[in-house]
Amino acid sequence: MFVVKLGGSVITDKSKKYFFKKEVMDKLSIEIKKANKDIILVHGAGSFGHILAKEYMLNQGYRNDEQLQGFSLTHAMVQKLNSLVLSSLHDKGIAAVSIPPHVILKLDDHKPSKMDYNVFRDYLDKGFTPVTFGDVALDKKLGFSICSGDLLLQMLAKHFKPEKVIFALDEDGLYTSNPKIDKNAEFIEKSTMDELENFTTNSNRYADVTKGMEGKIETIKNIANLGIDIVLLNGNIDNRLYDTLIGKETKHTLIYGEKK
Ligand code: IP8
Repeated sequence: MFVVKLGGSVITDKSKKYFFKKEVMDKLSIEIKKANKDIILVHGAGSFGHILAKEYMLNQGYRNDEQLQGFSLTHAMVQKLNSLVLSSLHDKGIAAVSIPPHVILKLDDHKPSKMDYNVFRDYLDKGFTPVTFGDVALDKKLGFSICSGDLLLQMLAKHFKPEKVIFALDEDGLYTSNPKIDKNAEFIEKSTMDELENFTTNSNRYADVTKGMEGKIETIKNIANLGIDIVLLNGNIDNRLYDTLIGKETKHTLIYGEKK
């Protein structure tokens, strides 16, 4: 079983509000169908969620009543993106079912405090593909906050112990330093978490490609600590996801889970 995250920057254009990249999503749907594996899909919010969430400062929790409208609007828009993702999956013959996180989980100061995993298990057992996504959520301490797709990924990885956690990004994977500013940057094909930490100490920053990747490192570390392998791949390029799912060699970064 795999847990796969389709990054918000792959399925939407992050610079254009509510811009869904249908062609990329359709291509990924075909690859997922072709691979024929048990998968829990998670997708990011991209330009359907982040712009509104920032506008209403939702991640800071409740401050004023105006945010209630912002919470509802943000949820409606990420749900809309989820419908577009689902339509694409359905068109390619995948029995995808939407699982909106805000109804099955509760946060407490940004951290998970309650989650109904059974709903994922039950759908998987019946042959469905559960699809969840970065969303707004109720938060015990803050009133409400944001539940990112990365947090869902960590929770699902911890509970289901998948064979691999896969990130489909708009980059090929990780480099020893930022290839956009360092011509000596080398692509990392395989790495342990310790080796990855070394790049940090050597270059005084985590191995990364862009600013966006920096936040990913924490998620990668948490998943690797569970003993689960993580793959970062380019979701825009044909068959990188398919080849990874079926275990065929392709360009991607593999981070080994820590064996204890
Ligand atoms: O795109 C963020 O989820 P992410 C969710 O996975 C919202 O970081 C509502 C902005």
